[in-house]
Amino acid sequence: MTGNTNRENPIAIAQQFTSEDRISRIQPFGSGNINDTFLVTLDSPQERHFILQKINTQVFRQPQLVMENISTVTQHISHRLQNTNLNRHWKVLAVLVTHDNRNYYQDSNGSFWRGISFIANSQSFDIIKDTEQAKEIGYSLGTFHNLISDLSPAKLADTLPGFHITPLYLEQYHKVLGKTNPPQSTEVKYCLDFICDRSSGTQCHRAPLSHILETAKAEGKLPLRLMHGDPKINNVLFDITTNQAISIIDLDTVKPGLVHYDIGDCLRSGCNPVGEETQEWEKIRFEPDLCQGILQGYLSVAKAFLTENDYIYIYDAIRLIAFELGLRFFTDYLAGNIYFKVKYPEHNLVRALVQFKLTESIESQEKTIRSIINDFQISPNF
Ligand code: ADP
Ligand code: GN1
Ligand code: MG
Repeated sequence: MTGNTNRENPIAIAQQFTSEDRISRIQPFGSGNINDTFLVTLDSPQERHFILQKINTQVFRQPQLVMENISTVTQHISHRLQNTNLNRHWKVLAVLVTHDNRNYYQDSNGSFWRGISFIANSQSFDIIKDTEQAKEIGYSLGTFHNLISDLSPAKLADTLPGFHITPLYLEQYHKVLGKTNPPQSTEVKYCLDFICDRSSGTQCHRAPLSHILETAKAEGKLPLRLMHGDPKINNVLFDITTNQAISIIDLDTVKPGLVHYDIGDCLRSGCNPVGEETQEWEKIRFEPDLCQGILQGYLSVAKAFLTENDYIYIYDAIRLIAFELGLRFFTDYLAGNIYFKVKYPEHNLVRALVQFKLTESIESQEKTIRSIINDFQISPNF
């Protein structure tokens, strides 16, 4: 647990979310980069669990609004599921309430905690296994988009202003860079050049990348919709018995945005077979077969609400979100690792390199990727 460890009493905190059962065990859980997640085991005849999370308020400045959004979305999905015929079991997170009926608990240090139902018999993966799993990941995002497609974006608050607005990350990067003096290592130099090459600026030679989606949004080519915000591979839960995706979790960033941020993020994460924590940079490759699998799964449920323009921007979204995440990691490295959790000081630098290598691989396969997208657009079977 981070921060004021000595004064937090996790058992007493967990007890806020359960009335009858005593807590028998609390253990750190999962490998998220933002919140502190624990698996709570209840002392009951059948081993029952729930998830306890300390919300990262350095990132989410208004945790009450985050919880309101999550409650609105999960209730909407639960309701939709009663009237929707999915061809499988689908689980939606349930927000647990405290004894005084709140959807969060604030401890005496001011930290915000929440309880969430545990999706039993499930697992998440940090690294994609194969095309079958890719189809499942795509299916899970498509199902999520489908289930929230009739919830108005106006119903949810913007809980993380600037999230996925690449030009703002670029501004932030320049601000931080202006105040720091990073070591001139090969890795740092590679990142500086990589960003420069893809930004507008005097010495930079490529067309600026960062504005593509924001410009399309401003011109009305891409509509404001609700998005998940963070559909990377380890935020999808798979049924341990059937290996099918059964839920998409980590709903902190559900808010108004573009579905392209989600499609781009899902593909940049799911098409990287060595995962985002690797240090073997020469092995990093965006895998077109996995891209085909993810899009197949996604479009099998989401085709109905995609417009012609939506297809046109999918390639740009994949390239942009990989670049953007590299930029976010590199900026955080320069800023002293204040946003993403790290295990060692260069961790965010290493992560940035992974995303930049992935961006290069995406760029070098532009034709192939565009043709996969195009085939789906014209195929009557999807
Ligand atoms: P973070 O925002 O830090 O990424 P997550 O909400 O994604 O936190 O949780 C971290 C990990 O914990 C997930 O990747 C998943 O493995 C596990 N997890 C979280 N919530 C649940 C849940 N309700 N049921 C089962 N596993 C969960
Ligand atoms: C964070 O919380 P987690 O680990 O699922 C981040 C995402 C990044 C991801 C990269 C709120 O996701 O935007 O893509 O790390 N979440 C937030 O691993 O910033
Ligand atoms: Mg997560």
